[in-house]
Amino acid sequence: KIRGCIFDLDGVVVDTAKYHYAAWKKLADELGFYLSIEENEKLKGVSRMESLDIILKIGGIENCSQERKRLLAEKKNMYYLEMLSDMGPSEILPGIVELIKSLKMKGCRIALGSASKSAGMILKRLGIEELFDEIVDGNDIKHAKPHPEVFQTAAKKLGISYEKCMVVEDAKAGVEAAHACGMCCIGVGSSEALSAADFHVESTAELSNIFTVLV
Ligand code: B16
Ligand code: MG
Repeated sequence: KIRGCIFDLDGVVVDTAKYHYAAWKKLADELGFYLSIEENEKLKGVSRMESLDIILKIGGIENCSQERKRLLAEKKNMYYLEMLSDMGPSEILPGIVELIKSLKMKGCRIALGSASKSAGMILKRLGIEELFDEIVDGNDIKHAKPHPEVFQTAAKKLGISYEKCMVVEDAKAGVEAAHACGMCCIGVGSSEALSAADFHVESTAELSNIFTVLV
């Protein structure tokens, strides 16, 4: 039986994945190339600086100094935060609040496991910080997904062994991170990149069907 559930943030709890894409795309436009939705899949769940490295590679931009990289990453984050400024509770993904409440009623402990440095701010803004027993985000970890550190830290904070934790993810890097520490993973979304997940749903609204048999 599953005793702990670790939710990714962007693309699972809240619909911010579209803003990450829009902000990277704006940066790519300025750098003079097009960032497609397919290529954007590679950025999901990946840290800001590693995402930038992938972007620069896609655009064929070489010999970028550390200082320029820092400025470009800052710029993308500025665009991203600007795009978030109108975000409200309507962007919490379908069924998530109800699902977390029902899992808690059944004795399951809940953590957030996100690569984002803005995770705490986003949860506060949406008024759902209190739903999580523990929060681990991009400020707490050294190694980004697909390294399992974010989920390992979350499980340790919850006090639950890895094999009794379920991860919910929308990104290939996240599914790999969960598997790297022996956790099961539900992939959410239509992407082919999620084929490695142990369970798969198209939308967060369907998650409760899977948990019925697991918790
Ligand atoms: P930030 P998650 C990830 O969040 C996003 O999927 C990824 O696109 C982003 O680059 C990363 O957070 C870092 O975010 O720039 O806000 O620190 O999906 O792990 O919740
Ligand atoms: Mg995600």
